[in-house]
Amino acid sequence: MLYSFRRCPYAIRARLALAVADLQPGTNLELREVNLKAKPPELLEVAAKATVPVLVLPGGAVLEDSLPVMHWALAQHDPQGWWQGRSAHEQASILGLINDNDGAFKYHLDRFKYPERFHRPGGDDPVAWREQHRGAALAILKAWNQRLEQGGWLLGHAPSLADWALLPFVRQLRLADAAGFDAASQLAAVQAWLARFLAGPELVAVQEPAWAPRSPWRSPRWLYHLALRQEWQAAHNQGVYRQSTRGLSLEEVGFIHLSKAHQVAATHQRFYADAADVLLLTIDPQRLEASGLRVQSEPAPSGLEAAGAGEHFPHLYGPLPLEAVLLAEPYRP
Ligand SMILES: N[C@@H](CCC(=O)N[C@@H](CS)C(=O)NCC(=O)O)C(=O)O
Repeated sequence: MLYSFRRCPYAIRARLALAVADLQPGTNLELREVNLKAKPPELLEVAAKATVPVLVLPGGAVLEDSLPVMHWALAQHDPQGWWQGRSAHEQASILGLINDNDGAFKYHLDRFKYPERFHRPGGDDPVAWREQHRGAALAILKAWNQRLEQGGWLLGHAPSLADWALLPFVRQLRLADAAGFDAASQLAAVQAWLARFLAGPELVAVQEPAWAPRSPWRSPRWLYHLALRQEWQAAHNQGVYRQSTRGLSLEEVGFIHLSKAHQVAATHQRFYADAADVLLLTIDPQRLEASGLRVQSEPAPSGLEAAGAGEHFPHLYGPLPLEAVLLAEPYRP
């Protein structure tokens, strides 16, 4: 089972290796897309540092970093020889390249891409500071360029683990400034290497829904509520949300209708299918409890019949505090 995040370069490299090893979401792999602003309790339980990717193996062992995930995948199946069958010298080169990427290259990439997140030494000109990090990242790329000139891949004529582990990060550098990246001199082999990766089937495959769903995984431990955007926005002015269901308030019904993860789609279908601008609120029941609120599992009242007779739904007795809502995202049926 893989916890992943579609845009994360570490998660992308892990997905690339799992895909080449013939692991497929929905068949022999369960994929849980994580919103990093609302990490599911199941992830926090298995991996305290809770970065993605995290791979949970059938026996319960947990791989918390992208490289062990890649190595595990290639130990299952490595049809293109990314790692298996490589000489000790080649394997040492691969690990050295990944080390340079995850260390110095990532360090400068982050400062170039997200300058606002870092504390600059006082008095430094922010533009020059950022440019200095871009220059340092390009200097590392120049060393990789020399390797790529030999046969198009970092270790010669065929891709290795190093190429797939580094390319998602070089892609990020280009995403931060495509024109600057494309115009950089003495990087023709790097530019061609990245262009082939961007146009190739491997990256496309792991950025498509099965590997990279557009909505985060819904934890069975969380509670959910479908809301009309304008009513959710109005709640921000009032400090609490008091809508029970579409067209009915908490005062009219006595509680707020919620759904469990597996009930959201059917609830949408029954009550919101023709509504525009529907949001899905992800609610942390622990925060409701901390606010002294009661959630009761009860059959849907008559008139709001559920799909299955006798199906129970969570009902929130009281207004929904905004701070109990972890995510409010457009609902995609
Ligand atoms: N060393 C880790 C780094 C993974 C990492 O930093 N992932 C980022 C997303 S790209 C993350 O999960 N950040 C969330 C957080 O730090 O809370 C690996 O190789 O997997």
